[in-house]
Formats: sequence, structure tokens, C-alpha cells
Amino acid sequence: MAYRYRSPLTRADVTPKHMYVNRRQLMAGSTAMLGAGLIGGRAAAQEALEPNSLEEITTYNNFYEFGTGKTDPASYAHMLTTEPWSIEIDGMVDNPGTWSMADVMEGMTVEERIYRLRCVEAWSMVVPWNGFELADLLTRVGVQEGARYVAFETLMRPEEMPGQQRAILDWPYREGLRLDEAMHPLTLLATGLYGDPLPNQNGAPIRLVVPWKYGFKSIKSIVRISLVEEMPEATWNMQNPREYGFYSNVNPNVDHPRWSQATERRIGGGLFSGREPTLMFNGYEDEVASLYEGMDLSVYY
Ligand SMILES: Nc1nc2c(c(=O)[nH]1)N[C@H]1C(S)=C(S)[C@@H](COP(=O)(O)O)O[C@H]1N2
Ligand SMILES: [Mo]
Repeated sequence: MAYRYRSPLTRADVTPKHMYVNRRQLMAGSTAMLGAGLIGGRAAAQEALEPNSLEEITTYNNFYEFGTGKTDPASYAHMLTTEPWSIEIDGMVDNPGTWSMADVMEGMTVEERIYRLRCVEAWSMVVPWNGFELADLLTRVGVQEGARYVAFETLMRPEEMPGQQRAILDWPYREGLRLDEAMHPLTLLATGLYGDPLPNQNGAPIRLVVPWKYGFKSIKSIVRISLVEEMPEATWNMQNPREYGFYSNVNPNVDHPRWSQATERRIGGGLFSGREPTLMFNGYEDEVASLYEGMDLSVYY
């Protein structure tokens, strides 16, 4: 287990589900398990993920709707109106329609999860997201028999997103997951970070977070979620299928055609810190490797 939930004691508005889980386990007197380095079957000696600062997380971004530079989103994303916001949920679902943010959030428990974010450009960050499992929303929506993929779309609004005034990408930004990936408990819909609402440059008001995949799979400012039978179009995959596969699982053994994926540069790591080795599935191998059993990951990259 290469990630852990971290105490949000200073972030009072987040429901820290993991805290009561751990406390309950401790109260059950699992001293023997602790001694053996196990809590609830998971390694206690797991690496602590120290999050990047809010400053780092909000000033070094990829959000091409606001330009291709790393600081463009911080400069221009304030132009985006995020209220009111609604999500079109359609395709093979029992309850299709226009869901307001209030509808989406109803009954959802927002918790904090600290995840690694590994960009395909070989830099990385650690981000304390606030969100809920995509699976919880999909369950409420009612996924119908025959649905095999989930497709996502970002807002198309060139007057507020200057990058969309140019054909940098085939707008709107689109992404897709296989249904089992979408239902995986690590897959989040994030609505905040560091206990506050999501800053626009990070994908307000709601964005996907899939921690074992390269950052570009984590689509921002979502306005449409469709349950479909066929593998959906994904922006970077369409743009350059040789460089960006549909799966885009973090994999140090499969290089990008133009650079190595074996290591990464941690943003904010300091001038003298070296590159770190990239971990299989970004460190979430124990949790997600089974999704890809029997697949040749150099073919399905
Ligand atoms: N709509 C949209 N979503 C997007 C992108 C984008 O350009 N447009 N960039 C992706 C890429 S390449 C990365 S690395 C992450 C960055 O997320 P962050 O800015 O919150 O760190 O967002 C992803 N989601
Ligand atoms: Mo990225």
C-alpha cells in the first residue's frame, strides 16, 4: 500500500472517514497487528505522502482551455463562471438528465484523500483532494446492463476559456474510463483541495482524479458524464494515439516515444533534490493491478 490517508485535523470542514476507521481499529486493541506492521490487513509502514503546498498545486497546472503554459491557468482561470453549474448525465443510465451541483452533492460524503499526481511530462505532485467516489454517483445514477465505458466532457465556453479560441486541441476536452476503472474506490470526483472549494485552475467545480493514471486522464470542469458501450474518444489519445494510449496507466517500463517514464521530478522538491523513480501504477499497484490482469501493458498503454 503506497498511499495513505492523512489526518485533516486542521481542515475542519472535511469529514475524515479514514480517521474513525483507524480509531475503531485501534480501539479494537489490534496491538498485535500493529506490532506486525499491519492495520486492517494493510501495511502500517506505508510511505507518508507529504502534500505539495497550496501555492505549488495552484500555480503549476495543465489546463489547456486557459493556455498551454504552466502558469496560464493561474493567470486566466478566474475568468470561468462556475456557478451555476450542472452536469448532463446520459447514455445507458436509469436516471438521465441535467444534474445541478446540488443534485450531484446530495447525500455525498466528501472526504480528504492525499494522492500522488503523475503527469505524462514526468513531473509529479502530491495533492490533498476533497471529493467522493465516482462509484457513489454512478450507483445513484443507475448504470444499465451493457454499459462498458464512462465518457467525460469538459465545459465548452470559448468566451471564458481563451485557449478554446484556438485549435490547440479538438475541443471540448474529453476523457474515458472503462467501467471497472470508473467504479474503483480510488477513482474520485474532486470538489476541493486543502479543505476549500476547488480553485478554478484545478478544475472547478468538479473534476475527475484517477491516481494510477497519468494526470491528463483526470479531466477538469466536467459538464457531461455518459455511460456507453463503445470505448469513448479521449482528447490526447485522439490527438496522438502513438504517444497517448486510452489506458495511460503510469508505467515506468513503458516510455513515452519522446522521453523516459522511469523517473519523475517532484514539483517543489528543491534545487538539489534528484529525480525519483516512478512507481508502477503511480504507487497504487496493490490496489489496481488486478484490473489489468492478462493484458500486455506495452500494447495497452
Ligand atoms: N479539461 C482539462 N482537463 C485536464 C487538462 C486540460 O488541459 N483540460 N490537463 C490534464 C493534465 S495534462 C494534468 S497533468 C492534470 C493537472 O491537474 P492539476 O492542474 O490540478 O495539477 O489535469 C488534467 N486535466
Ligand atoms: Mo499532464
